Amino acid sequence: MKRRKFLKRASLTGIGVAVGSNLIAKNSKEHRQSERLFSGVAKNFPIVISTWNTPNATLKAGELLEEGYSSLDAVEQGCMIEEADAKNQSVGYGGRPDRDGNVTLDACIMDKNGDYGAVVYMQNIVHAISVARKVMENTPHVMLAGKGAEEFAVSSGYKKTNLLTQASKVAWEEWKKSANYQPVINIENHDTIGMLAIDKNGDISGGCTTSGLAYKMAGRVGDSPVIGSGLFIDNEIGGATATGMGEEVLKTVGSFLIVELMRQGNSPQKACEEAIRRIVVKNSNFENFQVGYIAINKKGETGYYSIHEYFSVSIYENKTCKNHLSDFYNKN
Ligand code: SD4
Repeated sequence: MKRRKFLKRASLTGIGVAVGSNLIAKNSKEHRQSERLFSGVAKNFPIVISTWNTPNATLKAGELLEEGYSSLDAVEQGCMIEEADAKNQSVGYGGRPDRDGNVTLDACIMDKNGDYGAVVYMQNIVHAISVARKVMENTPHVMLAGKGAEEFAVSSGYKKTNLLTQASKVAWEEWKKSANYQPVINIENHDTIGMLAIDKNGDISGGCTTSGLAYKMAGRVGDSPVIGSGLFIDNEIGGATATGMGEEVLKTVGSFLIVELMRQGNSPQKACEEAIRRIVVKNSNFENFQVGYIAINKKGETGYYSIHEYFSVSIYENKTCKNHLSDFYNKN
């Protein structure tokens, strides 16, 4: 049975897998193995790590860094590639709508100074990540929502665009036939882009941009634009960002947790694994949703981990960009 079908069936029949101490003990051995794999030597900068198979965005960021652009410019412009790509139905233009058919965007950006800007529940503007940067740089605030965010974007020179493409509309109409108004979490592939970059100066920035959970309730905001949950950067330590079921990331303040775990001496890999563990131990329901984390530390070491298989990351280093499948918690 295909995994997605199984998961769907499991959720429909209410089957949950309890997280017993045996499972945790079994996985902690694997955790130690992957810990050894990932604790490495300091890397050459620049370096970029992004969620999912996002070669165009990651390469764009890497190339800008090679040219001497800041990590802030690189993550903004890298994320913009996904926002403009109608084929990516989890981000920006062509994103899947909420259950009423409205595409609403969440995004944030954070820089080496610990400055942060975000937009939440913004409609009709493609480049939410850039608007988030403008919030950070041109307003006394850190987060703008809904109509206010949209009006700020328009007054900053962004043009209004209908974000609902024909493909996303057709998929939404299909979903409505049997949806029962439940949001859909796609375990295998999300494509929300979270990106972390270190520039030639060794400075770290991050960005995260999404259209959120497909067919969510109107007004729903996920983790992606929320500082400490969907993204956190501390230029002395490193950065982390998330993809997947935002509610679970929000409840555990995942990205901040990862950065703090790195501050305590854990590798990015170990920190991502612990943040995932914090989610699954509280959720016997974890079979039914996916969360993936990526992290980078000041030395350029990277880590990534997810609850289920099929999570992957794109890494740009040494002038090449590669996609890597992530290790994951649920081996059953
Ligand atoms: C959210 N974390 O809105 C986002 C969804 C996501 O790929 O990552 N999708 O909950």
